[in-house]
Amino acid sequence: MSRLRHQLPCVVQCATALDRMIFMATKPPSQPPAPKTRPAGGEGDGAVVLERRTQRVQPPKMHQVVMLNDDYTPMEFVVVVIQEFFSKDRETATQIMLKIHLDGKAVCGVYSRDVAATKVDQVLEAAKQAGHPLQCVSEPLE
Ligand code: TYC
Repeated sequence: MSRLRHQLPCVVQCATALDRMIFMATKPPSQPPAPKTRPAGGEGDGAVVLERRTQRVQPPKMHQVVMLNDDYTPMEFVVVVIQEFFSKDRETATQIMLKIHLDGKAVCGVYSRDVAATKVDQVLEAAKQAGHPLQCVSEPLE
């Protein structure tokens, strides 16, 4: 057969379907790249473990809830709101309220973004229900 092929025209010598099938059946499939490995424990048992890739998860960005001063909201209302929604004792809540009153604003607490947003909603809703213009905002920290 192979000696006969030397005498055949080029078109006939081109790979036949059978040639291609034989080629495909005998060529080993290409292998995917091997994962990096290292010896397990050095006990010489030939076992290997996949190399550990350390993935660091970033801690959530924190947000501070800042309460703002105004001329109309009663001090007592602000103290109660800070006690209620920011879990402060009366003494601490009074100090925070006075800081807002004197400085124009103060941080009432620091939380994850969603919790901070909920605190803001709670304060604004309570102020609205009571008819006070009390304002507070959430600010992302570095
Ligand atoms: N300035 C208000 C007053 O004199 C009291 C107040 C304190 C209002 C804190 C808002 O966030 C506030 N009645």
